[in-house]
Amino acid sequence: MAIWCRVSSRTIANANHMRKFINPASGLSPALNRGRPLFSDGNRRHLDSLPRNRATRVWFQRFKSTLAEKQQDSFLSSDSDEDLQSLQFPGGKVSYTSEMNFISESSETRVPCYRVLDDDGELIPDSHFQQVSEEVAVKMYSKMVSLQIMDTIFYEAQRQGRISFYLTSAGEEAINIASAAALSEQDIILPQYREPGVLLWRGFTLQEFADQCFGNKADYGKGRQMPIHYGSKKHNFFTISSPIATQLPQAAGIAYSLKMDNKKACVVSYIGDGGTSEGDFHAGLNFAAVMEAPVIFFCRNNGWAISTNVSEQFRSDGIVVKGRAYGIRSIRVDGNDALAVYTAVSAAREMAVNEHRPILIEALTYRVGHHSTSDDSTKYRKLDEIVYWKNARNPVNRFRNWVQSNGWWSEQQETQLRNSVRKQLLEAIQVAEKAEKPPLSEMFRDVYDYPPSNLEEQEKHLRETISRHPSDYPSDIPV
Ligand SMILES: Cc1ncc(C[n+]2csc(CCOP(=O)(O)OP(=O)(O)O)c2C)c(N)n1
Ligand SMILES: [Mg+2]
Repeated sequence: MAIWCRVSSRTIANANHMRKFINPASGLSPALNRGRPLFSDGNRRHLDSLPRNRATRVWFQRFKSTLAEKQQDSFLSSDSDEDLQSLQFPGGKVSYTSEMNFISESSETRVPCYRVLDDDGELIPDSHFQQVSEEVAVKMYSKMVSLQIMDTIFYEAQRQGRISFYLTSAGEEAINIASAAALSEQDIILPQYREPGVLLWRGFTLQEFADQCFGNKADYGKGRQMPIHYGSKKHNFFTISSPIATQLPQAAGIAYSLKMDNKKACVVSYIGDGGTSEGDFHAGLNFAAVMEAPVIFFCRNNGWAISTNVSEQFRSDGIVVKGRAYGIRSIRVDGNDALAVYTAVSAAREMAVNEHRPILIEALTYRVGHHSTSDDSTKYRKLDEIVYWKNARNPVNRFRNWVQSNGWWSEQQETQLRNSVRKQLLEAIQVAEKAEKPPLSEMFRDVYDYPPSNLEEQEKHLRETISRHPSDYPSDIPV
């Protein structure tokens, strides 16, 4: 199957990027390796010779699907007796049955949840897991604590009216940090919004977090996004987008491009249980499966999508079972067990990168905090439930117990770490708060090369309104 794309005078500007997929001598695409001419007419033309002022059709060959080819072969070579009892159908043989059985809507038992540490952080005998060194374990634990402190202090800053919005990751620290620790820095992250720990792990500084939340001049988003919408090119972390699940089809496409470029890396896209009800979740999974793209879909099933409980969100056995429907290898893991998350993500990464396939991970966890500072979760869930997860199933305490039982952590280190992170963060907040804000004009820049007339008009209206009602607008934003 081939897909075609239109090259017009606008897209020809990307010819340099496209050129690397084309062998100029033959007009073939080496990366696309099927040996068919790139151009629909079969001429050995180079992109430079394409007319630049009118739309021109070119054909791109996509990567050969190994699975589809095997299925095609079995389809063509079937004539045995046994084959008469089955239907040769695209996708593989289907055996006939004279019994009418509807497939049950659920299996009798729920898919088990992989874990390594019990709730007290004791290693479960005979469990299979990937050992982590003292250095990595201590870094993991330290970053989990930093994330906790960051959440507490930014949350308080929002309550004091110093930032407009915040959203904590409380209860999901192990998912954040252990998944990040199992990846390579070349792996590309497409986050939902409750995964700032991945950035923290990769070295995004407390100052960078504070600058984004305060929307000052040092914020990479130039103050145009709500707090917590972090992004960092140098950390391979795509900017968070408010509409949920949009990142999944994008993740499939980026993973496919990594494969085309022969990169030993994968994409990791995070999503919440609520996000899986979006159409983009299904499009992303199906696209990745069919295109055999190296992407890990990491679903944090924390029980709630704002006030909607998972029992009202879907009737399937969670999310893990949806992988099979799309032909994706999947696992359910205890999201509050850092060692289990680390092991599952390490294994998923190996499979994604080496076998060019998507993997789905469903991590069972709990959102201990409110959905965001705009929510009061005690209005729709019981306090006992929150307290149980906060204390009895706390992922940070659980990992600490394991690290401590190895003799790698002490009470003194704990006190030192907490004091130091708290001090650094308070300083970062003071700096971020005092820093200049980006000028108003930045609100209208960076999307178009030349701003369209409607944006210019909006900017003009805004400036007129501010000059008529100056006291209604923040005085610290240069106009
Ligand atoms: C496309 C889209 N629909 C609805 C919303 C509103 N919204 C924001 S967060 C959220 C719930 C998401 O829940 P979940 O994916 O489980 O993530 P969690 O907050 O539990 O981490 C909703 C419905 C949105 N931002 N985007
Ligand atoms: Mg959720």
